[in-house]
Amino acid sequence: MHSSKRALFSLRRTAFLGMVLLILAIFFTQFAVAAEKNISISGIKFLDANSNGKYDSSEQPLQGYTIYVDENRDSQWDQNKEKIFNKTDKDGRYEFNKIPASGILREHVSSGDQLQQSSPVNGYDLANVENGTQDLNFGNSIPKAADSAPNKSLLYLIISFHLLHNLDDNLLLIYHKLYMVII
Ligand SMILES: [Ca+2]
Ligand SMILES: [Ca+2]
Repeated sequence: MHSSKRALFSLRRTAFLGMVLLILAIFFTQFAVAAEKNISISGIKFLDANSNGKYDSSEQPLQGYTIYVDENRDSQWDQNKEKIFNKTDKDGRYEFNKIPASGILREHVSSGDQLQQSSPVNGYDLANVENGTQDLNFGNSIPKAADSAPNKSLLYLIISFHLLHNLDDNLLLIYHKLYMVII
């Protein structure tokens, strides 16, 4: 009997300690959530004409592009679960107010986009960004292929004209060489 009382006491003491630990765990979890840093940030998206990675005053701002927080850091915009995003306005500007300082800030570049991101290469890690930062800029450049697309179209036009009017076939060789240079 004596030993069973002792066992019961021990059980109660263990249960009591367990409760205390649980309450402490809940308290600290709440505290950690409350302490998560929120930041307000902004920037501009622009055509980096001279490809130096910086926004120069003469460069063109780009409107209507999406800037989003890549919360799971997989370099993709998971639109069904990553809901922190914004579009650039007519001055190329975007801003976010009081968002959690976690994840990577990126721009969304779709496959059909004529522009590609040139800077920053890996986005902005929000854990390292100061609250109030206003120059989280995204520079874009025109891909080489897109750059030469108008030239290609012009060449197709010239060749079509040639075939239509039955011009000197030697010219076709010149066209072919030109084509190889452009491609
Ligand atoms: Ca520039
Ligand atoms: Ca993602």
